[in-house]
Amino acid sequence: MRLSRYFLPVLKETPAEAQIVSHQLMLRAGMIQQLSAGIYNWLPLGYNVLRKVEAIVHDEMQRAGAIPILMPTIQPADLWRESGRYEDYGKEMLRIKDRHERDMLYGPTNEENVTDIFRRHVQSFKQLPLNLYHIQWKFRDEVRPRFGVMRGREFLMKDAYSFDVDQAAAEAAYDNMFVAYLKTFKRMGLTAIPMRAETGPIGGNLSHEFQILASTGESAVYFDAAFEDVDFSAETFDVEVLKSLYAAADDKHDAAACPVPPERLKSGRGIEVGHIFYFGTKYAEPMDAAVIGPDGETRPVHMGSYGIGVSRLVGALIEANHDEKGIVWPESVAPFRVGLVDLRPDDATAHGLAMELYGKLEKAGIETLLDDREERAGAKFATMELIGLPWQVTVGPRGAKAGKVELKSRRSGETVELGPDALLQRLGA
Ligand code: P5A
Repeated sequence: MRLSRYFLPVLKETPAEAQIVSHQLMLRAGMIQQLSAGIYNWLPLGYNVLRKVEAIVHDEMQRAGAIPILMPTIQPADLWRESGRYEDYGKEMLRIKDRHERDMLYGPTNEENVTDIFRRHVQSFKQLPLNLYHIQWKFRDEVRPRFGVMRGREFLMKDAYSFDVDQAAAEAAYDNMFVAYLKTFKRMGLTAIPMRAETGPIGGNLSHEFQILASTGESAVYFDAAFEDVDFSAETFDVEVLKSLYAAADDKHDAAACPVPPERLKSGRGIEVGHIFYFGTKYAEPMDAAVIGPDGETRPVHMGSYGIGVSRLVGALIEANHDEKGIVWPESVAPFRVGLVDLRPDDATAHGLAMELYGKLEKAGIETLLDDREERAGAKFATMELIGLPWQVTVGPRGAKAGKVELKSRRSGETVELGPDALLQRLGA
């Protein structure tokens, strides 16, 4: 992509309304723009990262055996009357009337919707286990939308729903998602600690939230120091061991009843990027979602639901990856892998070399943002630092004449001078 033809409305000043660094940087880097409280436009750079995060979530869900579908954002209130949640959900639910005066709502979650799909098509235990998921916009009329995309009113969620014949099978499905979550966050370079959690309006009594430690996190979290010895980069995880370690956010933590001795209890703040639930037959019973078991008896299906805050993750990733100059993207979610600075588009040699490299990188499938604008060098470097692409390549007149370009790692700050062929090799082109 050529920056001169891209849409990257960076801001020079830090907007006063943004309190936390990820929100400030998302606005400054031209990733998002607020349309209304807690409702955002995703501009090209932000949308690019959102799609990268989404792609990792899709991939890990499907590796774990979940099947993608797409349910709508707007749902009929009658479905929620069946489960009893239409009245329970309160003011967080955005209620709408259609032209026929029928009660509709903008979905805050899809348990009822997916249970309805299930009951119309599944009758036998032989069709189980089943896990259906989608990535879809949700609306929750939060009392205090804040911190940009971290607590929005409209936000993108991945929600998966498991269906099993009994509690034991449903708990195995829960553990399977538990591991898929650790892998998903690991691929984004994040360590999320699983913590026992309250179930709130979703229901049930088995639930874990996945919290990323960050000083700007919304909840205070407490956890066993043993978590610091867990190898989150492992290929496999022992879910029983992880579940047995104490970890809880403030709403569930009780200092008096905490089993961890004070010297081993760590505390900090966390960003909840995922939340999983096993709620048994809470929806299946009132909504008549039943299957015939191996014994010929009909029984309500056991369900769980599994959420990931896809849009919140973009903010959380920046909280975990930034410095005083801007964002430092992990390679797996970077909007472009390489930022190529054509320092002097008016210098034939330098410009020619920059264009040649750009062509070769693109051809090799390496996403590259070429800064071909007529701008001061300082402004170009500042933009590159701000948007945080993992690799910066600078092509200037002096180097170009000697057949050299500069490669810089955004994360380490290390720079090397290389010839064009060595550079392409280093970048895997
Ligand atoms: C699980 C999937 C549920 O809604 N039903 C379907 C269950 N869980 S949850 O914990 O309420 O939400 C799941 C994840 O969505 C993110 N999230 C938000 N992100 C941005 N702004 C919000 N207002 C918001 N509310 C929830 C969180 O990451 C949460 O873990």
